[in-house]
Amino acid sequence: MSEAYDPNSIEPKWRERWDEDGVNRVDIEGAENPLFNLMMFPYPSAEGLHIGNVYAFTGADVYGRFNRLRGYDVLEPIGFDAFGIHSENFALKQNTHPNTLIPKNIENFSRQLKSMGFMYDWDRTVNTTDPSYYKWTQWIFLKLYEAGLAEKRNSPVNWCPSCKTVLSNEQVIDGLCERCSSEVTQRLLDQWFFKITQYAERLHDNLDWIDWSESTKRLQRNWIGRSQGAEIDFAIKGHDGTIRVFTTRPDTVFGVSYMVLAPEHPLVATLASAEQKAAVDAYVAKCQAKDLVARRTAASGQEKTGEFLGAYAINPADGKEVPIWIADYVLMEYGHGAVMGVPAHDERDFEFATERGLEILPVVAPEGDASAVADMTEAYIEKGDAARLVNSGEFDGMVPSEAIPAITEWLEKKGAAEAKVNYRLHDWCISRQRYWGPPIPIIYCDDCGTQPVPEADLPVELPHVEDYRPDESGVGPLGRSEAFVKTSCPKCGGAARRETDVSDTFLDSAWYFLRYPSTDLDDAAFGKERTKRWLPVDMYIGGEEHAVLHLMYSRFTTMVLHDLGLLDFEEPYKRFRRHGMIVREGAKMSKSRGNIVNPDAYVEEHGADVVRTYLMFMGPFQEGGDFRDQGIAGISRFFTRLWNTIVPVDGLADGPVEEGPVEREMHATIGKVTQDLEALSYNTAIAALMNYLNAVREGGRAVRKAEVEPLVVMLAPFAPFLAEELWQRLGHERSVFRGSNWPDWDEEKAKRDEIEIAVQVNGKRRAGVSVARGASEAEVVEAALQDANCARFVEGKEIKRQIFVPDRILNLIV
Ligand code: ANZ
Ligand code: ZN
Repeated sequence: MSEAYDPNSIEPKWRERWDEDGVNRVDIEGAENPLFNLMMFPYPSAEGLHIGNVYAFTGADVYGRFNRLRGYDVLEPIGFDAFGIHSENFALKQNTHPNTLIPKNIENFSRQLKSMGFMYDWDRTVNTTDPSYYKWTQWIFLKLYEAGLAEKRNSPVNWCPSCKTVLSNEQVIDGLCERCSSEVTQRLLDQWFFKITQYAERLHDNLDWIDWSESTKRLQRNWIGRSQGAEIDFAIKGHDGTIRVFTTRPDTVFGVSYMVLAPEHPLVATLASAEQKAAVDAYVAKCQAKDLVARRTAASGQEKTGEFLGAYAINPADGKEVPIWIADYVLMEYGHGAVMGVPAHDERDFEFATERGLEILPVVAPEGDASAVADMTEAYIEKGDAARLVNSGEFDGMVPSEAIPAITEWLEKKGAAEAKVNYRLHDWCISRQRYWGPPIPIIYCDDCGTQPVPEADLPVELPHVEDYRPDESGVGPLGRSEAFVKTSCPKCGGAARRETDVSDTFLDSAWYFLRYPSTDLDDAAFGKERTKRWLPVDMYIGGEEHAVLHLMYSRFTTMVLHDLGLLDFEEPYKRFRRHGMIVREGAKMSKSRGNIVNPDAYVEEHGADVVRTYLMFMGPFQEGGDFRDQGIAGISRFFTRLWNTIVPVDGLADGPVEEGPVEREMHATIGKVTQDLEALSYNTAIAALMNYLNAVREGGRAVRKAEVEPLVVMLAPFAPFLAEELWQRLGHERSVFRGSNWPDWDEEKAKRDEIEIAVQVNGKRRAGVSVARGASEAEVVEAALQDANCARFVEGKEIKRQIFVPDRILNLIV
């Protein structure tokens, strides 16, 4: 009995050998053909590696190994995004200190990642909770602070009174706390912000040229939310101030019938009339109890509450007086927190006005349909050129696209307007009143005010605090450690206090890729020469759930460091590709369904190579696939066939690739697989390899060594252990991953060479069809039946017999 394919003996052996020989190490300082292949580093949860991680990492590893085989020096690192609220909440639940929990999780993750055979250089990992890493996270905070891009300000946040903590918008579901379902309120807290809004335009405009998955770019564009319009000033009757609004529809200014301010608008207190004051105060108080998410998402159709201020504004277009209201559908954080109410053309304004009997003045009408204007039952929003302005003085008859610039300019001349582009993006709130993060490196001195920690004093180490639970004080747990808080002022040396907030985990991951080439440097976050050699990242593969936060923050951070002269590129990732999502037997994987795939069990049963290759075969990598236990067996069979074709190698014939179909298939396969891997089209590449193996074994022919060698190399990105083993057995001493072993192909040889075959019906020649040399009987019959003349003699009859001589003749007996 010959030796069988046994992944359990092959895989541990090569894992060890690669480790010993440093096969996965790159020459960081001298690499001539550098290629930085990045994948999104995981958050090391206690549950261990999720199959979704394995899927993403395998796809990225295939790309990395493929390029390595093509001769690139591929840097493919991994790290652990181990700070943050996830870890902290889990630690709280388990009643284990994160200081004990996290290292254990990292250890378990490392073991699992190693078992998968990823091409990581384990001497170059990043752990965000390591002081040697977060020293530089703090340094980046200081760089932004010095540049005036970090600022502490009072800001409303979502607050859960029962969990006693600030919640992010994502943690508020229908106005309730995601964890305990208590009603969420608003609270004003001092928070540190990064002024990402100053970069909104660049973050938006660069999307036009960066090479990213289109869907990811679309998500970023929506998140940035660029809108073009105008700011218009409305004077206030009997009052010095003006109300500035932002509108995308200056063409509707003659249709304004009221104004609305956000309840938090600074003018509310001064403008409320004596009669309305009590009602206004009550309304403002009611709004403060509402969470921010409910307000931001107040959809049309929902009741629009509001209160009249008892004051009037003057429309700069026609001098008309309109009442001023407050309503919580207007948000203080967008535009100027004020809206000109145009109920005829804005749905929310329409609902608000209808409920209160406010005037509805149509000023844009569908062309030739005046009745739509006379009897309005809903807001008419048409902005296209099928509509014309009416009731708008000298602008009547213009289409909106002309009227928008014309009216803006006209108001500009009167000093009442300015063209303006607005962005929906908010500044990035980076402070957390929590424990598990890097302390923000700031010191407060009574005499000198806010002082940055001097660079030489970094890192500000996170002290071990036994009771790390958040509480209702709004001050983070670090505030309880007197030893931590009490310090001296770096400027005057007097008594001072440390900032007790830690920074957001998204700051840790906003720059981790810059650290990888420089993990061994402790005098710089990233070395100059190394950064030049390896960055920006050549390929970044990751999940689209990070499209807006992580990917936006890391672009912003890179732009800032670029502007400070610390980087010579402003976009961190040359290419970004999103991967798809996998489901199991058609259903979403979740803990509650109990259908999560545990990678360990599958690797133990089938080997990592089979699991990797199956994951990549399930469906198009960028779209995802369905994990089915049965499917795995198909890959195992493929590998067994391949193994049995090659082992023992003495059984292989010598000599060059046999001319004819095998040679043609070989060149065609190499061409296809090369292009497919470049495009991350992994499933089709694997299918091509399977086909090629069939072609090589066709009819039990004597397989030649030269025919299977390229197959082994092409399989190596998917099944590195198996490929390495076979490569060695084929007589190579050096690892298949050393040197450039990727096979070349000859486009000419890949071409199928065409010949003409005579087609007879009942022995009489009726047609000549052109087919590939070596075409099968079925292929020739199909071609024959497509020939009009031949078809005429066969039509309506049954083919009783067919006589076929390959490459010569086909005779159909009907
Ligand atoms: C008058 C108008 C007439 C408007 C019309 C729209 C249609 P985007 O596209 O999202 O930028 N708006 C301005 N500031 C607001 C705030 N703080 N809270 C809520 N709504 C606000 O939306 C811009 C439009 O949203 C602006 O244009 C304004 O309503 C409203 F036929 O002004 B518009
Ligand atoms: Zn001082």
